[in-house]
Amino acid sequence: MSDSRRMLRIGAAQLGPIAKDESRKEVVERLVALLTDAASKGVELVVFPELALTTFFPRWYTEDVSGHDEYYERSMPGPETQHLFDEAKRLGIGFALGYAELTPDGDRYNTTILVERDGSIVARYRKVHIPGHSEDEPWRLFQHLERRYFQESDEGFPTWKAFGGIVGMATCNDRRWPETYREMGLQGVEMILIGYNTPIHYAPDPGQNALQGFHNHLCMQAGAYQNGTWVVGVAKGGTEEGVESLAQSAIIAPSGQIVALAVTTGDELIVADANLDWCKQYKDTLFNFDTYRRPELYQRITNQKGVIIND
Ligand code: CDT
Repeated sequence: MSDSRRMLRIGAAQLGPIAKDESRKEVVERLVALLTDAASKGVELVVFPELALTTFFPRWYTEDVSGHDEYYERSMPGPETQHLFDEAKRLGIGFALGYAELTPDGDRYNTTILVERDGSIVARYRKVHIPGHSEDEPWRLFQHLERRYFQESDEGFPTWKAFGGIVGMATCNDRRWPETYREMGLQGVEMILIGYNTPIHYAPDPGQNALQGFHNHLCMQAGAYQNGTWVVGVAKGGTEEGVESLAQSAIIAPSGQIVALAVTTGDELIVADANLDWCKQYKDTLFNFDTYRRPELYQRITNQKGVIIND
């Protein structure tokens, strides 16, 4: 009997820490090693984390961000990343890669690209929800200056037909917002690729530190289930420049169940065979949007930003 299911073998390539003085060349070699391992296991799409080419530099305050262009990529592929593209094409494997983007106009985005198995860039996503702060806050153990180093994207959450399905992307803090998933759910998304760098210590409310792992899986599992989609969550984990970050990369099925989970805090590949047709079991039943949603009653979602308490 032939198997007519749409199957995709996905790899989540978790990274351990990247030191501040680690060269791009060294990092790319680590990515290529994971890619090579993935190819040997028959993986078709490998997902790398957010800002996978550098240390998480927004933890350091700088007066003038433009003095730190070394953290950003001006082109993709660029001189140092060409090797990654070449190897991926040679191995016939696709990948998603998070990096800091500096555009010709001088705009700075926290970006992820999706590269097909022939080496072509088929999608680009720029982070929408930029967390943290923009000014130096010395009371913190370390800074989270994403709002100084990056602009908010106005491009929203597109989806693309690629890898035999409908693909969307999100980046780190985006995964905590239900709107992220629903925007893509309404486009029929079947796999959402998410890279993250999540420090365990949350300065505004350290009471949340012990819950980082729980919250990470909670939001991605809910997003998967409520939209009938695969979610691939990939960390840069471990202790990087003195800051401990969450690992626990996971591949999550449309049922909301975790089907593959990283067990280390370092470079580690986890793999799952994703049946994209599984999405229909949720999209056509309990979460049949066409039948059950009541958008006329959801006006506040797009008309209002903050909370307004009624008298
Ligand atoms: N990279 C990123 O978005 N990290 C945030 C940290 C919390 S806000 C300081 C996250 O949501 O995981």
